[in-house]
Amino acid sequence: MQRINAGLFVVTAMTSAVLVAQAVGWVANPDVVRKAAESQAGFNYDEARVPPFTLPDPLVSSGRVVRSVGEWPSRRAEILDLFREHVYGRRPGAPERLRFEVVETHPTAMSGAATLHRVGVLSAHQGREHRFEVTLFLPNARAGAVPTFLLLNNRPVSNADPTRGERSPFWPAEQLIARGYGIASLQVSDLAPDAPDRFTTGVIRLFEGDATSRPANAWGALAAWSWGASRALDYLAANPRVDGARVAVVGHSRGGKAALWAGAEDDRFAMVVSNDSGEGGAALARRPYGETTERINSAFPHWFNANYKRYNGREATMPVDQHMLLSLVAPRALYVASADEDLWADPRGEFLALAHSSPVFALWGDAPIAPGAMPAVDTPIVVGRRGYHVRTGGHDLTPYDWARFADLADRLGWGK
Ligand code: GTR
Repeated sequence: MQRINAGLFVVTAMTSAVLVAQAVGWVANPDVVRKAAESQAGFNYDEARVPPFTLPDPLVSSGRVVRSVGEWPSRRAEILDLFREHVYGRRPGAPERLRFEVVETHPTAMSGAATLHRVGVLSAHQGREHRFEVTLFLPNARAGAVPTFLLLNNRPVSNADPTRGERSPFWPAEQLIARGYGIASLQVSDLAPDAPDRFTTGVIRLFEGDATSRPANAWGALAAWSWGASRALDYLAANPRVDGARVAVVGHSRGGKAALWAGAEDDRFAMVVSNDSGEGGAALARRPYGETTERINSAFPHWFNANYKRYNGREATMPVDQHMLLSLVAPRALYVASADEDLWADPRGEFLALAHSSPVFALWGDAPIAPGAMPAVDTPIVVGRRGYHVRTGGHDLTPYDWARFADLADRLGWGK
């Protein structure tokens, strides 16, 4: 068990020299805190009211301690199963038949800088069918198989406009292309509509038909979106111009929760990026700050499975916490991003979850990210294969965030 100090300055033995130099430390702007507390009465925004809490140890299973890379897979499988059972639900594997249908290929998109591929991903299962689309731009200036970022788009589809008539900063495709990366997008609502009364009408119906009674561990919308990420990866890996061994899955907010779950369920994703994912994403559930388990389960009952509702107000009884979800990404690359004014998502809780995934990444020799070393605003850190920043501004996915994700990829040797 790891005992976490409630205060801002946690004393730790794990501090790395590199981090100390940068560790000016983020503290929420008091005006932003006051406004959040006023507009969301009943939710805690006071660090002094965060009590000490105890996190389950990602490396300890029934009293046995994982000490080596070789011992990790069985513990990993155990943690993954706990998240399936208690949080996101059990998603199926690939459908009986999967095929890709070219909708459009445009070799001189973006004034010649990129090739556009629009592809339908068609699944057939037990006589039922489902279809969604992937939009992909690949840089013409880079030869061979290209590392690619896949966004799970939870905003209107125009944010990933294939015509580039709309150039949304949420999906700055030109910027990624200029840096030599591919950039793809899928629309999460095509997999499962984001509504409690309709979320089963997409891929869940493909597997379950019109079944009305569903088990308490049945997959919810986040798992359905993550399933779509895996099918999109099936396509990307089959495209010879995409480096299928270097695909990053990216998501913002609810899409960030789904991206983390996609990375947990499908270890073909070589990088996992969580942007402002908050509760049920990167933020520690045991830290009562901003959104709570109870609130997310009542506002968005379709995102998680039914078992998760048992933990409303009882986070301490959960067999997992979100640092263990982040641990499941090891030894692959992981980026967690927060925003300074996005207190609902609990930036410190997101950072602490990343810090407490350190013992798992240390199995591969990565230096720790110390819980007391949260960096100052706009001071990104990269430690081994993990990156983090808290950006100026509010709840959003911006060109600044994307640039930092690409920086991590560059550091890992994915660049042109
Ligand atoms: C909020 C929700 C968050 C986050 C956000 C979003 O209303 O409480 O957990 O997912 O929506 O997706 O923008």
